Amino acid sequence: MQIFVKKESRVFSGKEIELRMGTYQPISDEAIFVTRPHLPDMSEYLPYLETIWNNKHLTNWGPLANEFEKQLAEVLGVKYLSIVSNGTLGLLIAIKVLNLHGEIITTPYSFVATAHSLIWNQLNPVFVDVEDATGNLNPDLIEKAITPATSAILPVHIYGNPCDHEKIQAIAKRHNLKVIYDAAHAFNVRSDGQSILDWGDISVLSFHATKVFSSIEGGAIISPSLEVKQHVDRLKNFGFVGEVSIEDIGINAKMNEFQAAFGLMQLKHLDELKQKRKELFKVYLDCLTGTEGISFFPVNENVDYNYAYFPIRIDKKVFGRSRDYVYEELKKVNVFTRRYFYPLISSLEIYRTFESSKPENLPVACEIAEQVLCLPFYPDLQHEIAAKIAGYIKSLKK
Ligand code: T4K
Repeated sequence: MQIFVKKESRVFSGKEIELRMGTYQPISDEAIFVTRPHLPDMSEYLPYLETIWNNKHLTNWGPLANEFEKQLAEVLGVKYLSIVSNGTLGLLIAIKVLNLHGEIITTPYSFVATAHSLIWNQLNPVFVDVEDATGNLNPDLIEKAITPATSAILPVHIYGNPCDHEKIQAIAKRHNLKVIYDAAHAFNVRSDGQSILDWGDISVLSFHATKVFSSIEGGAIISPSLEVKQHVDRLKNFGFVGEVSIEDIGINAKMNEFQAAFGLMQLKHLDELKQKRKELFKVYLDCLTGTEGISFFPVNENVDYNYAYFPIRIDKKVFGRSRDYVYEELKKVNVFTRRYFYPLISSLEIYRTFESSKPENLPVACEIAEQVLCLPFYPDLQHEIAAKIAGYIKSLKK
């Protein structure tokens, strides 16, 4: 198969000038996306469906949801975990449960759900720049952004790479602030052998289909105590306590039985899938390390990483080509990478007017958002294809 790239042209002085046309050999006949969910043989899901059919219990604390919640807490090594229907609702509830007010310090370098969850809670995001090494919220810049209106810090473990928790916690303690971790990418990440999901006052995971671990849509809230977990559980079910008593302005964030069944099925494959991700990670690293103008976000040695994403940074000044050029060229050979997280949240029309959104306040985040490209990365991606993608990227260097 060959892909025909339609001619690109520009009009100069009223005349159409052809810039380029041609055919490209695709890296694979099938389109290669940034991710693909791992689907085991369908026969593994069918017994769960049978159970659901027999039970006629589709949602609302069904047996599979209860089992999934229990198994997840065990696997992740946390005590108080509540499953929810998606990570965004998880964030909304986690923020609500902490009863925050005013301003929340957060990162502009994330998926929009991070900042949106604050606005949905009538809170004002205050964007603080990120670290160059990791893309995570820079703890050294947090204190400057604290005002009497600040009530919490909302950092994100971007790509699953842990934030500098010690520094963040020390600041929170000094200023009496809460810490909510958006741990959407940090499924089963450990630091010095301990789950990072216990950090701060509350953490939220996402199990979206594009995530390292998936229940189709889904997520979980990790609470610091039984009392907080019970509050979370009320909030995810409209605020109900028993049949007729409603104690909170809750919402509906319950996970249904089909999602829980999918999650239970996936839990059985955790080790095998992590191993595959680890091997694929090494393929990309081996192929790309040493390419001038391409760098990575290093993960600390004390971290047991989940290999959630494979982001590279392309420095146009050294590589000779911009990240966007590489992104477009890869499309021509049937490879669809993603520019997670571009545009920066703070640069979106809806957030641009915030005082903290000024680009001069966020130089590192602005640069990273222009440089990062997330390469196709999922357990079933063949090593040969990954190596070809890496080789193709290298061939684009000027
Ligand atoms: N906080 C952070 C830091 C997050 O990254 C996210 C979600 C959240 C909070 C909120 O959690 P959730 O409410 O989503 O649980 C995706 C996801 O929708 C989103 O969950 C994720 N972050 C974000 C980083 O990425 P898109 O717009 O990139 O997804 P989409 O549909 O373009 O998918 C990307 C590629 O994946 C496709 O080109 C093909 C492949 N794909 C996707 C789906 C959905 C499949 O092969 N099968 C599928 O079913 O947002």
